[in-house]
Amino acid sequence: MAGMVVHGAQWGDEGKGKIVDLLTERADLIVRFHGGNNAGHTLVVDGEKTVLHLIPSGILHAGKRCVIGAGVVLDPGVFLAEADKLTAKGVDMSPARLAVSYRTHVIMPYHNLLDSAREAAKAGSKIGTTGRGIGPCYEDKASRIGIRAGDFLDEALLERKVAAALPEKNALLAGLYGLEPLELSKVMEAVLPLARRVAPHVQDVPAMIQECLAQGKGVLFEGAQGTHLDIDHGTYPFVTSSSCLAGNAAAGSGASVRDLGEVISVVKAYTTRVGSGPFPTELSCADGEHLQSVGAEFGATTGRKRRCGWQDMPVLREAVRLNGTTSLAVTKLDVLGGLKELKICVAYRFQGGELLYPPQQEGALAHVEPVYETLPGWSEDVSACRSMAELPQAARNYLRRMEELSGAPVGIVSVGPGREQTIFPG
Ligand code: 2SA
Ligand code: GDP
Ligand code: MG
Repeated sequence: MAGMVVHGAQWGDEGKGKIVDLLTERADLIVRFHGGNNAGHTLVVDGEKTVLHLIPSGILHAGKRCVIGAGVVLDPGVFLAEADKLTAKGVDMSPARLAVSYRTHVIMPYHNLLDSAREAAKAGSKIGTTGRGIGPCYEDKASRIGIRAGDFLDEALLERKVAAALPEKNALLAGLYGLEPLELSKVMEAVLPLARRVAPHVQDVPAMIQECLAQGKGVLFEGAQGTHLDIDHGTYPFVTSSSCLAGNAAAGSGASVRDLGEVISVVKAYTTRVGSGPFPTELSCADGEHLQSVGAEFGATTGRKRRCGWQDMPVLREAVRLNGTTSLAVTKLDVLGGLKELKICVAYRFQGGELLYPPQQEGALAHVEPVYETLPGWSEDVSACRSMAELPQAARNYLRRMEELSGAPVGIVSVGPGREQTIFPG
């Protein structure tokens, strides 16, 4: 069996965690390939909620191995706290089950400080980052001064690298942002105990992936954030600092592109966004409040209220085009229940014409006007439905319209947060 990529088609929080947990049944190895603990992936199994930030969402399936690829940025304290919490629940967190690539970059204390200081210093144009040090860590990776998980195996090297990085960090922290400079000894004191605990998990992830595939076993690549937060193709500069596209499942893990196989694009039945940036179908009326409150739309990492709006087809079409979607997993269909009418943005009006895809020019998405199609809603609670036949006709029509307008088939429909609240249209 080949690989399978599960990724977000919108601005994150589409329900990737639930879908990865569900599809882990078909895989042996689950691989996070980008992002860090800015992500919040929620799993609800037998009524119990687990929010994961770094550890792959397959971890609740005994016997399945979970790995963190080179494209991830890893905060060692968060990683260990998450692992400890799972251990306390009886989940096996041994290195045999949980690996980190030698090449995974590490979020250091100065990254968090710089992320927050930089956001605080911005006047009107904040990105609305999660403050987890994600951007500054990826900057160091690109500047070739990053600390990597493999460095945890050589403490002298680790100290030399931190010492080399610190002067520039302190120039920014103290010189530009008026914060206390960091002392090398204090940084090492904080990091070494964590490094020693992470070290046994450091393994050759590309080799693990190839061995797994060679044995005919499945590899599931778990994306974070979403297509329109992608550093290259998202709504720049209101994006995260990594590549969120399915294609990065290869580079971000060490698999080859030929290993990727199916691409499952997770999409909410409506749209949400957390943080700043353009959002053409955003609602500030009672329908938006319905989506926010019924959908319990709060950030799974920061607790921020998510902005809510109607389904946006140019956004989804571009996701299908950029990722090579083989099927859609439509989540939160239950949340639409009770709305009299549903709107789908089918195109944008822009500069006197109509666009089926977002305009390419930076910032232009803030100036498009959605062209809406209105569909009848349904009043029934669909959260107990387990087949397409049990869904109200209006819900089936809504899904069919999403397929027609996006050009991608719906392979999974989610009608509630629970693992079992799922329909496979077949
Ligand atoms: P960052 O911290 O540098 O990655 O922030 C840059 C932008 O990326 C957005 N971003 C996210 N958007 C949705 N969900 C994310 N994860 C959390 C969740 C968010 C939360 O699961 O709910 O709890 O606030 C996530 N992570 C990053 C971010 O809002 C910025 O717009
Ligand atoms: P992710 O970042 O893509 O994994 O998504 P998040 O976990 O941040 O946010 C999705 C939220 O929706 C979580 O609270 C999930 O438990 C919840 N969820 C997922 N699927 C459904 C669904 O079909 N219906 C409802 N009501 N909630 C869902
Ligand atoms: Mg999330």
